[in-house]
Amino acid sequence: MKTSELINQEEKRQLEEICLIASENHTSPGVRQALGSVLVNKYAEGYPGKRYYAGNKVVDLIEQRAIDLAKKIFGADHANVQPLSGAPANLAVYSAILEPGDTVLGMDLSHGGHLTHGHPVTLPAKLYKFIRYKTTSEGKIDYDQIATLAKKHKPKLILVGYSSYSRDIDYQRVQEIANQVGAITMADISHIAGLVAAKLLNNPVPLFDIITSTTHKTLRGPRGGIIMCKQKWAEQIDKAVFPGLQGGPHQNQIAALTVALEEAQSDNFKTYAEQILENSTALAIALEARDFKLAFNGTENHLMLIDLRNKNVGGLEVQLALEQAGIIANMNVIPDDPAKPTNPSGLRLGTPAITTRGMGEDEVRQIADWLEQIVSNINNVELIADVKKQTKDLALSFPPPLQ
Ligand code: DSN
Repeated sequence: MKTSELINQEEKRQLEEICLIASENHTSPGVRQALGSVLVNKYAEGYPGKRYYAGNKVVDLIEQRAIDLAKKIFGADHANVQPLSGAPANLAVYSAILEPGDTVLGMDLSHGGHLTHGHPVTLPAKLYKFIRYKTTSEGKIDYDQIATLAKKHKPKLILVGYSSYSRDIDYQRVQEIANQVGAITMADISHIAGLVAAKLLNNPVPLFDIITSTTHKTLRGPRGGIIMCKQKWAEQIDKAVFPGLQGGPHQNQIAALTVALEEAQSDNFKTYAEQILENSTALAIALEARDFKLAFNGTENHLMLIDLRNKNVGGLEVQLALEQAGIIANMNVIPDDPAKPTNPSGLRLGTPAITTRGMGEDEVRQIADWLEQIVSNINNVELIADVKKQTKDLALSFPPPLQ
């Protein structure tokens, strides 16, 4: 089969299925056009006005536009738009400001943290000493524990920002703790960048030293990364990205980010971001009404983490059964999960992609019904096939996103 046919198959799959992966979205034709443009042909090591190759007159204008838009939208002193994605962005920050052996205070993975925040299987965990904080039994970040651990371990860096934590963050409190021990502050806003851009969640950018983000989640841009920082860190960060870690930046990706940032300034994007949160709240309410337990006691952002233990099914079984039914979600660990990560006790859901497709609270309640039916009848092949037909009908009743 030709690759083009496989791409068509994937397009069909995305149209026929319901995507509840909290970190995925559907990009606009403008973003995809920029990604597939002739910018893919160009080498541009360096930064606007300081390149190692000729022929970058236009590329410079595009990259500078991305930088200016990011600074304006988030209120940053400085932005680097070259990281190829979130993991390289985080690694670039660590290498810019830390020496091997330095201590970092970051969130425990099972409480919502991220692999790149020092999980033992990653390179940063081999280079730096990561100390873990957690959430309280009420499901909020344990800021008192951060303060205690900060005093005890004197970290060089305090890190916030999560991939399954469903609450907003008190950046002011974290900054105060960091000030007391002389730590640098870093927030990874990959999941929530679009909601921060729309001014619906707290913005760490004016407060914190360094902010990283991917650009393809709620921000609805191309797969990529961005680092924003106070001016005092700008030179170190830029050098760490290039030549420290990367070679030629992907200028087609940077152009696509520029388009996404232009879109993020629009009233339509603000309405979109508001609807993400309305759908998320509606989904959480509908799930709780169906006796689903939510980790972190609910949600204030675009995602929620179901604790499946009262349903006597594992995250893997549910993920697989939902996929059979045309609903795409991912298994996830819950705080201090007693089960293995290969079949954890949680299921993570998010509303950015279905909201892009135009789905609202009625559809969200319908989806909660299907989740309940499938989780209660995990081995019922006929029921799952019946739901599959219904999810396909629902998905296809919405036009292709952002055409
Ligand atoms: N894989 C992304 C997520 O799903 O949260 C983060 O790296």
